[in-house]
Amino acid sequence: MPSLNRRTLLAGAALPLFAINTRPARAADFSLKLANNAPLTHPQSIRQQEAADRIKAATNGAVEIQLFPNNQLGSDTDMLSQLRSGAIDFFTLSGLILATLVPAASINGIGFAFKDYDTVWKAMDGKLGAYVRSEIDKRGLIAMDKMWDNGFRQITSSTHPIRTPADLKGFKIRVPVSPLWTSMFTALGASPISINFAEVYSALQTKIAEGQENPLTLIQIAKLYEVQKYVSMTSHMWDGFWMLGNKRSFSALPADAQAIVARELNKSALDERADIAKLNGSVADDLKSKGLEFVEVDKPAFREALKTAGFYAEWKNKYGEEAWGILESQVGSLS
Ligand code: X2X
Repeated sequence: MPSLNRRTLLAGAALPLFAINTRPARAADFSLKLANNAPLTHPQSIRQQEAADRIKAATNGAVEIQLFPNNQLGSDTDMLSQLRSGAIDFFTLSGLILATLVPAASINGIGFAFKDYDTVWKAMDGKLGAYVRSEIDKRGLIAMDKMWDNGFRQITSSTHPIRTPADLKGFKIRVPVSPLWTSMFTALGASPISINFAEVYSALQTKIAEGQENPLTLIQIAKLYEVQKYVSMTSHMWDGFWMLGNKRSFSALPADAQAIVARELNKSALDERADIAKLNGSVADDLKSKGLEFVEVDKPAFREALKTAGFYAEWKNKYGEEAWGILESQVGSLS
């Protein structure tokens, strides 16, 4: 290891990235933090660690990204503040929760907008995603091109099975912290309670909330089946995560390192989508074997209830004609 004094460090800082790293291994030039709310075993955490490893290798150790999964750095709400201040450099967050800062970012969560994954990826890798990313950019954050899959969300309950919209009346359901979620379950007649994911298991266990809604894979990986009895297959919305970056941290990287970081994070997003698709093939059987009772529902009845409550008209008005027009161009007419 060559001895590094202040002079060589300063000289090093002025060199292009890869020139620096022809020297033997030493501390990274850029140490960055990536945080998420996903359990360690969730494909999100696994694929993010792989991206970090590839980034380190491809930059010869100059860019080191340390992963803090599973709410280690706090709740989603806390981590969003930390991302904005630069205490965290990268953070994966549901578009719906990001909407507390970037209102347009919840648009993919509009009830029953997407009929299947083909429609989701066409929209989010296409016009709708590009629109949301431009809105994120206006609020001082950056978003990588490829979203990460969370999934189509299903309602679970520990008290009674939800079969019809009427069963949701007064139902104490935990929803993530997001105006769209609260609005949607209020429109369905439920009593939504906003709680960050970090607190969900205990909120269900202590019956602060009777139920919650999440994709089957998350219900499985976060072991929510231990504290829930029924799952109703409403697929009421599709939810995914944006890989967000602090603009100052990202801009501070040399251009070649920026390109590597973006390339590898996007690659891992695609890997994670494939992992979830694979898990979707077996997750229902696994959850049944763990004692969760599956309930098939009449989805159009739930969509109709939202319509009657004025949900679509209200959100069209909130997002505005441009955004709503892009959404409908991808998914078809919603009114
Ligand atoms: O908080 C949730 O329910 C979760 C894990 O699905 C999100 O991040 C939106």
